[in-house]
Amino acid sequence: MGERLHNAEKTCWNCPAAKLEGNVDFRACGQSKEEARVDSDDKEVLIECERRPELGHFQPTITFEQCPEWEEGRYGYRLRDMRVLILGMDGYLGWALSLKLANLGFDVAGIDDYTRRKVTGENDSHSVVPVYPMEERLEAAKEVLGVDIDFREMDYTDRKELKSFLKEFKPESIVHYAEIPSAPYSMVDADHSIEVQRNNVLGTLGLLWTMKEVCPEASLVKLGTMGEYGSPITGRPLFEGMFPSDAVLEWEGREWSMGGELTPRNPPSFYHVSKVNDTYNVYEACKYWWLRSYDIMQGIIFGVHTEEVSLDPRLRTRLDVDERFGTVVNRFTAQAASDIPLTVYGKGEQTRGFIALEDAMQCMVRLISSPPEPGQYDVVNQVSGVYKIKELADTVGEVGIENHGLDVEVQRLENPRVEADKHPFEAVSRKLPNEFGFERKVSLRREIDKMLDLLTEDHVRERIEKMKHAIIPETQWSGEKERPDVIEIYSPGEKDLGIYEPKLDTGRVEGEEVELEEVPEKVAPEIEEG
Ligand code: USQ
Repeated sequence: MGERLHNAEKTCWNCPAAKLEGNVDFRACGQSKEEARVDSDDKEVLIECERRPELGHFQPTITFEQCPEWEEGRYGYRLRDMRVLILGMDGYLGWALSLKLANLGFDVAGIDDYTRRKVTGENDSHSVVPVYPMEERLEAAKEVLGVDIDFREMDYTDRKELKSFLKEFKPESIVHYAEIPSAPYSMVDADHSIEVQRNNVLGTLGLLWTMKEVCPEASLVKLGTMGEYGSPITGRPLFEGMFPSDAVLEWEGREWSMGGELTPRNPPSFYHVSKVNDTYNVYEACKYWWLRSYDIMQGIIFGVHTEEVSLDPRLRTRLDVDERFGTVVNRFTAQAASDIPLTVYGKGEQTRGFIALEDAMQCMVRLISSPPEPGQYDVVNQVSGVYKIKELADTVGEVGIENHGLDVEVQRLENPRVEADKHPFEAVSRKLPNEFGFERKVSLRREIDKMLDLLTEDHVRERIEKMKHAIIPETQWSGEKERPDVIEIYSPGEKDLGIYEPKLDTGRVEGEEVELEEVPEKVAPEIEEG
């Protein structure tokens, strides 16, 4: 490997196998590592390596490059056989990540209580790509990839069970994908709203207490959302969680530095509010107990391919396109595949950050491989492109018409949500490309094209047909259940995109897009979800 790996100079200080010892004042919230590292008798920081106990106590200065426990990998140095626990393994992201990590040589375990399979059934919907029962998924992973994944059916909010599994597996990293991920679902009625906040906010709080007790050295890789920030009408950039060091607040002729303060949040649903609450809980837990966490403000995921899930129909991850659990690109693509006019809400000038499934998984491996330091709470914006909703409809339409001979139309509906549908948008995503070596591999157009290959297969079209009743939104933010009126129907590309030009600031000049190698596809047979 010619180039120096991005995390080569990280040290034991970042390593979850290192247990802090010595005279560290763990109650000193906000204490910086420099202060803690002061080499005086009462503040010396020593560690003990769980993997190399023969070394005894020593100063945490060995780099990943020097340590035999860390080996070179495709996405940076990687702790050998690193134990990663995935909460929410059966979901859209959880399953794709499990396969990727296991395939790269991580020791992967996961839990899930199948909430997603159950709640999508509430409105008689289902994944339009067939998903196999977990047992068959695990067998296929063994057969196709030669990997053993340890799975337990378990509700992560059951702290007793969670604690006993954490004690048994001893995770070095915990990926938290076990939240209910839908804005519309959280707006259905009081019961749904409360359930989303209970599962997400209280579940995460319980997890933090359990980690403190059982595995405080493990890094928590926590899924938040770009939606936490909202879309400020002033056009203020969406920084990565905190204001940059040179940000200044000016008021009545006086000035204050805002550097390092959490940026304002303006969540557009009770689901997004749950993620904001998590932000504060995780932030505080890192401060009080020296837990370590990356809070990932993830853009809206699209796509259905990764190198691993595409290898065999049994390895496929789910794809929801109903009004509650389907996200916008996936919905538009399925609508195009089955002759439903694409459902643009309101003016369609809402702008959001997006990232393809495969790219998001690459980011996750990089974050897991480069853990934060004890006490470090850091935020990354995981986004690889910013688009207006109308622009997405145009792109899906153009790819559908040009490459697949589809007859695509767009329908503008009265917006069932309460959100600005015309606003400036500038997202900052500098850390992943510049500090973690992330490189975008998948373009929007290409993934839509590949999705259409799969979604226009007869057996998938049939599955879309069966859940077609759940495509047009009925969940209004007002609390009413009502299908919105159609404002107009038009052909893709016919409308201008409005005045605001969205911007993604990666801190670097974007090079040519690199496409993934073609992965062989197999046709999945029709099965019912287990
Ligand atoms: N939209 C349409 N038509 C549709 C569906 C959505 O115009 O048929 C619009 C919505 O009004 C919204 C935008 O598309 O302005 C995005 O909606 P979405 O349902 O794709 O995504 P959202 O509700 O924002 O939440 C989703 C996931 C959530 C994730 C979040 C990332 O459900 O888990 O956290 O995307 S982000 O929005 O960037 O925060």
